[in-house]
Amino acid sequence: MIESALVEFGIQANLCRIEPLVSGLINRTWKVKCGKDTFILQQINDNIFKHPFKIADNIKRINIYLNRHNPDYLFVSPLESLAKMELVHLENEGYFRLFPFIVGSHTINIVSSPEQAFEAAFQFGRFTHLLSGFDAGSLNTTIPDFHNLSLRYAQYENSLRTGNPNRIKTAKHLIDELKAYTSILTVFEKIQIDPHIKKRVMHHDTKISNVLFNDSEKGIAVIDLDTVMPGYFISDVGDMMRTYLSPANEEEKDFSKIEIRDDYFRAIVRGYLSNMGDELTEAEQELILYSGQFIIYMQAIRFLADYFNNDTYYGVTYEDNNLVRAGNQITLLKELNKKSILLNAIIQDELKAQGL
Ligand code: GN1
Ligand code: MG
Repeated sequence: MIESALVEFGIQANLCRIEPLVSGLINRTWKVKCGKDTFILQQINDNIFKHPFKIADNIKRINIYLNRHNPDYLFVSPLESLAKMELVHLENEGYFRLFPFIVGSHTINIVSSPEQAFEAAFQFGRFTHLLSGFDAGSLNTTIPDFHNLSLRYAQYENSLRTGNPNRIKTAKHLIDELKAYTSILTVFEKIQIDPHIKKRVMHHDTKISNVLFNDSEKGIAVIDLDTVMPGYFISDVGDMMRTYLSPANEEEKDFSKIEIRDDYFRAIVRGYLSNMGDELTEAEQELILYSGQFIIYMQAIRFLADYFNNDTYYGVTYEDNNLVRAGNQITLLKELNKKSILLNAIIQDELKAQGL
Protein backbone atom coordinates (compact mmCIF):
# COMPACT_ATOMS: atom_id res chain seq x y z
CA MET A 1 0.00 0.00 0.00
CA ILE A 2 2.70 2.47 1.04
CA GLU A 3 4.78 1.29 -1.90
CA SER A 4 2.09 2.01 -4.46
CA ALA A 5 1.41 5.42 -2.94
CA LEU A 6 5.07 6.39 -3.08
CA VAL A 7 5.38 5.29 -6.71
CA GLU A 8 2.84 8.00 -7.60
CA PHE A 9 5.35 10.53 -6.32
CA GLY A 10 8.23 8.95 -8.20
CA ILE A 11 9.69 7.31 -5.09
CA GLN A 12 10.84 3.71 -4.91
CA ALA A 13 9.97 2.41 -1.46
CA ASN A 14 12.70 -0.25 -1.50
CA LEU A 15 15.29 2.53 -1.52
CA CYS A 16 13.79 4.19 1.55
CA ARG A 17 13.53 3.63 5.26
CA ILE A 18 9.92 3.87 6.30
CA GLU A 19 8.80 4.27 9.88
CA PRO A 20 5.24 4.84 11.11
CA LEU A 21 4.65 7.99 13.15
CA VAL A 22 2.11 7.94 15.91
CA SER A 23 0.10 11.08 15.37
CA GLY A 24 -3.52 11.44 16.24
CA LEU A 25 -6.48 9.15 16.26
CA ILE A 26 -7.62 9.63 12.69
CA ASN A 27 -5.06 9.69 9.85
CA ARG A 28 -2.02 7.42 9.38
CA THR A 29 1.43 8.91 8.94
CA TRP A 30 4.88 7.62 8.00
CA LYS A 31 8.32 9.12 7.86
CA VAL A 32 10.04 8.14 4.62
CA LYS A 33 13.80 8.55 4.42
CA CYS A 34 15.32 8.02 0.99
CA GLY A 35 19.00 8.84 0.82
CA LYS A 36 19.35 12.49 1.76
CA ASP A 37 15.66 13.28 1.20
CA THR A 38 13.08 12.81 3.90
CA PHE A 39 9.33 12.97 3.43
CA ILE A 40 6.18 12.60 5.45
CA LEU A 41 3.58 10.34 3.86
CA GLN A 42 0.03 10.56 5.10
CA GLN A 43 -3.06 8.54 4.41
CA ILE A 44 -6.28 10.46 4.93
CA ASN A 45 -9.03 8.64 6.76
CA ASP A 46 -11.85 9.03 4.26
CA ASN A 47 -14.42 7.58 6.63
CA ILE A 48 -14.08 10.85 8.47
CA PHE A 49 -12.92 13.23 5.76
CA LYS A 50 -15.50 12.29 3.15
CA HIS A 51 -14.11 14.62 0.47
CA PRO A 52 -10.32 14.64 0.72
CA PHE A 53 -10.00 16.73 -2.43
CA LYS A 54 -11.73 19.56 -0.58
CA ILE A 55 -8.85 19.54 1.90
CA ALA A 56 -6.30 19.63 -0.90
CA ASP A 57 -8.13 22.55 -2.52
CA ASN A 58 -8.18 24.56 0.75
CA ILE A 59 -4.49 24.01 1.36
CA LYS A 60 -3.63 24.97 -2.17
CA ARG A 61 -5.57 28.23 -2.03
CA ILE A 62 -4.16 29.18 1.36
CA ASN A 63 -0.68 28.40 0.09
CA ILE A 64 -1.14 30.69 -2.91
CA TYR A 65 -2.45 33.48 -0.68
CA LEU A 66 0.36 33.21 1.86
CA ASN A 67 3.02 33.00 -0.84
CA ARG A 68 1.70 36.23 -2.27
CA HIS A 69 1.25 38.14 1.00
CA ASN A 70 3.81 36.60 3.37
CA PRO A 71 6.43 34.80 1.33
CA ASP A 72 8.69 34.39 4.39
CA TYR A 73 6.08 32.46 6.35
CA LEU A 74 6.79 28.74 6.49
CA PHE A 75 3.72 27.00 5.15
CA VAL A 76 4.23 23.28 4.72
CA SER A 77 2.18 22.27 1.71
CA PRO A 78 1.99 18.87 0.03
CA LEU A 79 4.28 17.97 -2.86
CA GLU A 80 2.91 17.28 -6.31
CA SER A 81 2.69 13.73 -7.58
CA LEU A 82 4.06 12.77 -11.00
CA ALA A 83 0.58 13.54 -12.31
CA LYS A 84 0.82 17.00 -10.71
CA MET A 85 -1.70 16.25 -7.95
CA GLU A 86 -1.32 17.22 -4.27
CA LEU A 87 -3.48 14.28 -3.33
CA VAL A 88 -3.41 10.83 -4.86
CA HIS A 89 -6.34 8.43 -4.83
CA LEU A 90 -5.57 4.74 -5.15
CA GLU A 91 -8.51 2.45 -5.77
CA ASN A 92 -9.21 0.31 -2.65
CA GLU A 93 -6.22 1.82 -0.84
CA GLY A 94 -7.30 5.34 -0.11
CA TYR A 95 -6.02 8.88 -0.35
CA PHE A 96 -2.37 9.79 0.12
CA ARG A 97 -0.25 12.90 0.16
CA LEU A 98 3.41 13.56 0.63
CA PHE A 99 5.02 16.45 2.47
CA PRO A 100 8.63 17.51 2.51
CA PHE A 101 10.18 16.89 5.90
CA ILE A 102 11.35 20.29 7.18
CA VAL A 103 15.04 19.91 7.96
CA GLY A 104 15.92 20.99 11.48
CA SER A 105 12.33 20.73 12.70
CA HIS A 106 10.81 18.43 15.23
CA THR A 107 7.47 17.90 16.92
CA ILE A 108 6.73 17.18 20.54
CA ASN A 109 3.89 15.15 22.03
CA ILE A 110 3.76 16.62 25.50
CA VAL A 111 3.89 20.27 26.54
CA SER A 112 6.50 20.37 29.26
CA SER A 113 7.16 24.09 29.66
CA PRO A 114 5.12 27.30 29.49
CA GLU A 115 7.53 28.48 26.77
CA GLN A 116 6.38 25.65 24.51
CA ALA A 117 2.75 26.58 25.19
CA PHE A 118 3.55 30.20 24.35
CA GLU A 119 5.30 29.24 21.11
CA ALA A 120 2.40 27.06 20.00
CA ALA A 121 -0.24 29.67 20.83
CA PHE A 122 1.86 32.28 19.06
CA GLN A 123 1.99 30.09 15.94
CA PHE A 124 -1.71 29.28 15.86
CA GLY A 125 -2.54 32.95 16.43
CA ARG A 126 -0.13 33.92 13.69
CA PHE A 127 -1.70 31.51 11.24
CA THR A 128 -5.18 33.00 11.67
CA HIS A 129 -3.78 36.54 11.79
CA LEU A 130 -1.87 36.19 8.52
CA LEU A 131 -5.05 34.92 6.91
CA SER A 132 -7.25 37.75 8.18
CA GLY A 133 -7.43 39.16 4.65
CA PHE A 134 -8.36 35.79 3.17
CA ASP A 135 -12.08 35.18 2.69
CA ALA A 136 -12.68 32.45 5.28
CA GLY A 137 -16.16 31.81 3.90
CA SER A 138 -14.65 30.73 0.58
CA LEU A 139 -12.95 27.70 2.15
CA ASN A 140 -14.47 24.27 1.79
CA THR A 141 -15.90 22.85 5.00
CA THR A 142 -13.93 19.63 5.35
CA ILE A 143 -16.04 18.18 8.15
CA PRO A 144 -19.48 19.81 8.30
CA ASP A 145 -20.43 21.01 11.80
CA PHE A 146 -17.10 19.83 13.18
CA HIS A 147 -17.15 22.18 16.18
CA ASN A 148 -20.87 22.84 16.20
CA LEU A 149 -21.60 22.12 19.83
CA SER A 150 -25.38 22.16 19.29
CA LEU A 151 -25.05 19.37 16.76
CA ARG A 152 -22.56 17.45 18.90
CA TYR A 153 -24.99 17.64 21.77
CA ALA A 154 -27.82 16.37 19.57
CA GLN A 155 -25.56 13.48 18.46
CA TYR A 156 -24.78 12.72 22.09
CA GLU A 157 -28.49 12.72 22.97
CA ASN A 158 -29.12 10.44 20.03
CA SER A 159 -26.44 8.03 21.21
CA LEU A 160 -28.24 7.93 24.56
CA ARG A 161 -31.37 6.78 22.77
CA THR A 162 -29.88 4.35 20.30
CA GLY A 163 -26.51 3.33 21.77
CA ASN A 164 -25.30 0.21 23.57
CA PRO A 165 -27.60 -0.13 26.63
CA ASN A 166 -24.97 -1.82 28.79
CA ARG A 167 -22.48 0.91 28.15
CA ILE A 168 -25.10 3.58 28.87
CA LYS A 169 -25.76 1.91 32.24
CA THR A 170 -22.04 1.75 33.01
CA ALA A 171 -21.65 5.46 32.29
CA LYS A 172 -24.62 6.65 34.37
CA HIS A 173 -22.43 8.69 36.72
CA LEU A 174 -20.88 10.59 33.79
CA ILE A 175 -24.22 11.21 32.11
CA ASP A 176 -25.49 12.72 35.37
CA GLU A 177 -22.42 14.87 35.79
CA LEU A 178 -22.65 16.24 32.27
CA LYS A 179 -26.12 17.60 32.98
CA ALA A 180 -24.54 20.30 35.12
CA TYR A 181 -22.84 21.86 32.11
CA THR A 182 -25.63 22.59 29.65
CA SER A 183 -25.05 26.34 30.15
CA ILE A 184 -21.96 25.85 27.95
CA LEU A 185 -24.37 24.89 25.20
CA THR A 186 -26.58 27.91 25.85
CA VAL A 187 -23.62 30.27 25.47
CA PHE A 188 -22.67 28.57 22.21
CA GLU A 189 -26.18 29.10 20.87
CA LYS A 190 -25.81 32.83 21.61
CA ILE A 191 -22.38 32.93 19.96
CA GLN A 192 -23.83 31.64 16.73
CA ILE A 193 -26.16 34.61 16.37
CA ASP A 194 -23.85 37.29 17.78
CA PRO A 195 -22.51 39.55 15.03
CA HIS A 196 -19.51 40.46 17.24
CA ILE A 197 -18.22 36.90 17.23
CA LYS A 198 -16.48 36.40 13.92
CA LYS A 199 -15.78 33.45 11.70
CA ARG A 200 -12.15 33.30 10.67
CA VAL A 201 -9.75 30.79 9.17
CA MET A 202 -9.21 28.44 12.10
CA HIS A 203 -7.02 25.38 12.46
CA HIS A 204 -9.40 23.33 14.65
CA ASP A 205 -6.79 20.86 15.94
CA THR A 206 -4.26 22.83 17.96
CA LYS A 207 -2.64 20.04 19.93
CA ILE A 208 1.09 20.43 20.45
CA SER A 209 2.11 17.76 17.94
CA ASN A 210 0.69 19.99 15.22
CA VAL A 211 3.39 22.61 15.76
CA LEU A 212 6.87 22.36 14.25
CA PHE A 213 9.69 23.52 16.51
CA ASN A 214 13.26 24.32 15.50
CA ASP A 215 16.41 23.30 17.35
CA SER A 216 16.19 26.38 19.58
CA GLU A 217 12.68 25.31 20.65
CA LYS A 218 11.03 28.17 18.76
CA GLY A 219 7.75 27.44 16.97
CA ILE A 220 8.18 27.70 13.19
CA ALA A 221 5.00 26.38 11.59
CA VAL A 222 1.67 24.70 12.12
CA ILE A 223 0.88 21.42 10.40
CA ASP A 224 -2.06 19.00 9.97
CA LEU A 225 -4.31 21.34 8.04
CA ASP A 226 -7.18 18.96 7.31
CA THR A 227 -9.57 20.74 9.60
CA VAL A 228 -8.62 24.26 8.52
CA MET A 229 -11.97 25.86 7.75
CA PRO A 230 -14.08 28.81 8.86
CA GLY A 231 -14.67 28.80 12.59
CA TYR A 232 -14.57 30.72 15.86
CA PHE A 233 -11.36 31.55 17.70
CA ILE A 234 -12.68 29.58 20.71
CA SER A 235 -11.97 26.39 18.78
CA ASP A 236 -8.22 26.93 18.62
CA VAL A 237 -7.69 28.58 21.98
CA GLY A 238 -9.97 26.03 23.61
CA ASP A 239 -8.17 23.02 22.21
CA MET A 240 -4.86 24.43 23.39
CA MET A 241 -6.31 24.73 26.88
CA ARG A 242 -7.68 21.22 26.65
CA THR A 243 -4.37 19.73 25.58
CA TYR A 244 -1.67 21.92 27.17
CA LEU A 245 -2.93 22.84 30.63
CA SER A 246 -2.79 19.47 32.33
CA PRO A 247 0.39 17.43 32.68
CA ALA A 248 -1.80 14.33 32.20
CA ASN A 249 -3.44 13.95 28.77
CA GLU A 250 -6.80 12.60 27.64
CA GLU A 251 -5.59 8.98 27.90
CA GLU A 252 -4.74 9.24 31.61
CA LYS A 253 -6.71 6.80 33.75
CA ASP A 254 -5.59 8.20 37.09
CA PHE A 255 -7.70 11.35 37.21
CA SER A 256 -5.88 12.63 40.29
CA LYS A 257 -3.05 13.53 37.92
CA ILE A 258 -5.25 15.97 36.00
CA GLU A 259 -4.63 19.57 36.96
CA ILE A 260 -4.60 23.07 35.52
CA ARG A 261 -1.20 24.72 35.36
CA ASP A 262 -1.73 28.49 35.72
CA ASP A 263 1.58 29.44 34.13
CA TYR A 264 0.72 27.41 31.03
CA PHE A 265 -2.65 29.12 30.91
CA ARG A 266 -0.97 32.52 30.97
CA ALA A 267 1.43 31.39 28.24
CA ILE A 268 -1.42 30.33 25.94
CA VAL A 269 -3.27 33.61 26.43
CA ARG A 270 -0.12 35.68 25.97
CA GLY A 271 1.03 33.77 22.90
CA TYR A 272 -2.35 33.95 21.22
CA LEU A 273 -2.97 37.61 22.02
CA SER A 274 0.47 38.51 20.67
CA ASN A 275 -0.92 37.94 17.20
CA MET A 276 -4.67 38.06 17.62
CA GLY A 277 -5.09 40.65 20.39
CA ASP A 278 -5.89 43.47 17.99
CA GLU A 279 -8.36 41.37 16.07
CA LEU A 280 -10.50 40.00 18.84
CA THR A 281 -13.60 42.06 19.54
CA GLU A 282 -14.55 42.88 23.12
CA ALA A 283 -17.26 40.24 22.99
CA GLU A 284 -14.61 37.73 21.94
CA GLN A 285 -12.16 38.77 24.64
CA GLU A 286 -14.86 37.87 27.13
CA LEU A 287 -14.96 34.34 25.75
CA ILE A 288 -11.32 33.44 26.36
CA LEU A 289 -11.93 31.27 29.41
CA TYR A 290 -15.13 29.96 27.85
CA SER A 291 -12.99 28.59 24.98
CA GLY A 292 -11.56 25.95 27.27
CA GLN A 293 -14.92 25.03 28.77
CA PHE A 294 -16.45 24.80 25.30
CA ILE A 295 -13.84 22.47 23.81
CA ILE A 296 -13.35 20.26 26.85
CA TYR A 297 -17.09 19.80 27.26
CA MET A 298 -17.50 19.05 23.54
CA GLN A 299 -14.69 16.52 23.66
CA ALA A 300 -16.24 14.83 26.69
CA ILE A 301 -19.58 14.39 24.94
CA ARG A 302 -17.88 13.27 21.71
CA PHE A 303 -15.92 10.56 23.53
CA LEU A 304 -18.96 9.46 25.48
CA ALA A 305 -21.21 9.35 22.42
CA ASP A 306 -18.57 7.25 20.65
CA TYR A 307 -18.47 4.92 23.63
CA PHE A 308 -22.25 4.47 23.40
CA ASN A 309 -21.93 3.93 19.64
CA ASN A 310 -19.44 1.10 20.23
CA ASP A 311 -16.32 3.07 19.27
CA THR A 312 -17.05 3.68 15.63
CA TYR A 313 -15.17 7.01 15.40
CA TYR A 314 -12.11 7.20 17.62
CA GLY A 315 -9.41 4.58 17.57
CA VAL A 316 -9.43 2.64 20.86
CA THR A 317 -6.90 0.31 22.41
CA TYR A 318 -8.99 -1.28 25.15
CA GLU A 319 -12.63 -1.93 25.99
CA ASP A 320 -13.47 1.19 28.00
CA ASN A 321 -11.00 3.56 26.36
CA ASN A 322 -13.64 6.10 25.30
CA LEU A 323 -15.36 5.92 28.70
CA VAL A 324 -12.07 6.71 30.41
CA ARG A 325 -11.40 9.56 27.99
CA ALA A 326 -14.84 11.05 28.68
CA GLY A 327 -14.35 10.82 32.45
CA ASN A 328 -10.90 12.32 32.07
CA GLN A 329 -12.27 15.30 30.14
CA ILE A 330 -15.05 15.90 32.68
CA THR A 331 -12.43 15.97 35.42
CA LEU A 332 -10.40 18.45 33.37
CA LEU A 333 -13.48 20.64 32.97
CA LYS A 334 -14.10 20.58 36.71
CA GLU A 335 -10.51 21.53 37.42
CA LEU A 336 -10.70 24.40 34.96
CA ASN A 337 -13.90 25.70 36.51
CA LYS A 338 -12.45 25.50 40.03
CA LYS A 339 -9.83 28.01 38.98
CA SER A 340 -12.06 30.35 37.00
CA ILE A 341 -11.53 33.41 39.21
CA LEU A 342 -7.78 33.13 39.03
CA LEU A 343 -7.78 32.36 35.31
CA ASN A 344 -10.02 35.31 34.53
CA ALA A 345 -7.62 37.54 36.46
CA ILE A 346 -4.76 36.21 34.33
CA ILE A 347 -6.74 37.03 31.17
CA GLN A 348 -7.37 40.60 32.36
CA ASP A 349 -3.72 40.95 33.20
CA GLU A 350 -2.61 39.78 29.78
CA LEU A 351 -5.15 41.94 27.94
CA LYS A 352 -3.84 44.94 29.84
CA ALA A 353 -0.24 43.99 29.12
CA GLN A 354 -1.07 44.08 25.39
CA GLY A 355 -2.71 47.47 25.79
CA LEU A 356 -6.18 46.05 25.20
C1 GN1 B 1 -9.08 13.72 16.65
O1 GN1 B 1 -6.84 12.52 14.99
P1 GN1 B 1 -6.54 13.66 15.86
O2 GN1 B 1 -5.96 13.25 17.16
O3 GN1 B 1 -5.75 14.74 15.15
C2 GN1 B 1 -10.25 14.62 16.34
C3 GN1 B 1 -10.14 15.88 17.19
C4 GN1 B 1 -10.07 15.49 18.64
C5 GN1 B 1 -8.93 14.51 18.88
C6 GN1 B 1 -8.95 13.98 20.29
C7 GN1 B 1 -11.07 14.96 12.71
O4 GN1 B 1 -7.91 14.37 16.23
O5 GN1 B 1 -11.27 16.67 16.98
O6 GN1 B 1 -9.87 16.63 19.41
O7 GN1 B 1 -9.04 13.39 18.01
N1 GN1 B 1 -10.23 14.96 14.93
C8 GN1 B 1 -11.25 14.68 14.15
O8 GN1 B 1 -7.83 13.22 20.52
O9 GN1 B 1 -12.31 14.25 14.59
MG1 MG C 1 -5.71 16.14 13.44
